[in-house]
Amino acid sequence: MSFYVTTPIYYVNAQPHLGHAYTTIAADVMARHMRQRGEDVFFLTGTDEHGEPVAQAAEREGVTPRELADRNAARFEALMPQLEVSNDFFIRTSDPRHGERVQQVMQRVHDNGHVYLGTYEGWYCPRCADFKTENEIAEGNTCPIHHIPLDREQEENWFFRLSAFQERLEALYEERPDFVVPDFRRNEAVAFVEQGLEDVSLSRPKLKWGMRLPWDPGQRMYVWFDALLNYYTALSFAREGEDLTERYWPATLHVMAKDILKFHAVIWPALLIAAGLELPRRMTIHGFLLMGEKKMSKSLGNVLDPFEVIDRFGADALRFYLFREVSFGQDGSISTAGFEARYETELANDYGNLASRVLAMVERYRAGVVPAGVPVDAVLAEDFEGALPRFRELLDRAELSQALEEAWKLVRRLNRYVEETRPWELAKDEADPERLDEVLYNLIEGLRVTTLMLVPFLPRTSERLLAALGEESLELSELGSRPGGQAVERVPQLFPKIETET
Ligand code: ME8
Repeated sequence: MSFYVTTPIYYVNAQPHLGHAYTTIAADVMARHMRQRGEDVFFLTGTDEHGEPVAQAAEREGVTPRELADRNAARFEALMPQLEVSNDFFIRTSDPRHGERVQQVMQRVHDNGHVYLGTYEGWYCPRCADFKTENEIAEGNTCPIHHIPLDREQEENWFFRLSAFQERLEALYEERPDFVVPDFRRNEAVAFVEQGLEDVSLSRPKLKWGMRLPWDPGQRMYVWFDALLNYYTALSFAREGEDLTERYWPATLHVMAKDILKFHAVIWPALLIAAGLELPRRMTIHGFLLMGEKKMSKSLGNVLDPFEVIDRFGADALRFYLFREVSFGQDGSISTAGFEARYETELANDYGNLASRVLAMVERYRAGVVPAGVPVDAVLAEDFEGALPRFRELLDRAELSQALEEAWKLVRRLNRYVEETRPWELAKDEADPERLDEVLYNLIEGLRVTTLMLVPFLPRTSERLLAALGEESLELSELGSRPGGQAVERVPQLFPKIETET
């Protein structure tokens, strides 16, 4: 089976912040997990380089839009390996190969009769690059997101006949209840459709930084059309000399925050139907990372720089923290103090120490070789039973925090097992070496199985730990599926003490 997962493409009007990192890591967790399941995975991320927000930021900085795009796209691209993100391609919408493909698709939308020329008059936010509907306008005709005055615009536009897709979108949400998850986001999408869809501007004559319409080159495309199509176009040129469209289209999962739900849940499926293309299978919508009470956003200026966070805590700790602290799907506050607390109690103590202790005991008591030919302990088996299928099911629904909790329950269970069995006391009791064999085998097995589940969240740490456990495969497996007998090695502290900021 193919599994094609995407992130939004990020605007290059500013540098990446932790919000961008969050979505990208979520998509990476899905990609890594599906690779472990043997799926044929393709993982796309990239940058959105056209449109007003980029043109305006460039003007403010006194550079051309392309210069700004080149500078910031490079920063986004450099962030990926630092986050341990395993994307297969990084698309930039200024890539002429993307442009060419967008023009073909839009020409098809035109030829299929889904566009018309009309006059637009309405309120427009240049920062959102979005025309506002009546209920999206704040007091005094301002933008509710950016708190700046909206512009009153009147001009000749090409329109996309979104209203004609009302029934088809209603039917889509009826037939495919998991097209948008979680449920409460699906309900928002449905409510939006049921309000009644209005046609939307597809192009404007005034835009200077955007793609030209193939049938009317005097007009440039509204950035969202060119942006959404990245998910489709990338497949045609992501791999030199190969077209991956057949292999991976339709996309399996789009990951994004709630701010762009409307574009993805309404305009995107309508555009694809208009172009005669298949719809993605599913999209998962997460909440906002907040700093204090406020959304972390470049326009509010309260952003955490992911490069700095990684410098202090490491990519694995960041990946772990984001899905532990904030329940995936909901909004949630993050803070440096929160990072430190979870790093210390959960990563360093619960997991890191468990791994060090278990490996040290096997070395000390059994010369570094895992006892073989011993049974799975029934009390441990009971708590591991069903964990892996539940974990897989949760990730099938992109419930990342619940999946992580499922794995973490096993970490906690293994710590209790150490306390219950007290292997150091068994080691003193030479009358019952079999019991110590059994306990050590079970601890190693438990650690191996749990670490395999944690691979997508803690890619670096799990790689080191699996090597120390003598595990070469990344395939998910059940407690007791390895017979023991392998040599293991001690590991240095997996999560060393962090420097406290002064
Ligand atoms: O909207 N919390 O780009 P963008 C969580 N180019 N996620 C956040 C976040 C926060 N505080 N801030 C940003 C665009 N994000 C368009 C997308 S797609 C065809 C075009 C993440 O740079 C989140 O995924 O404004 C959100 O949806 C995305 O960044 C918006 O990125």
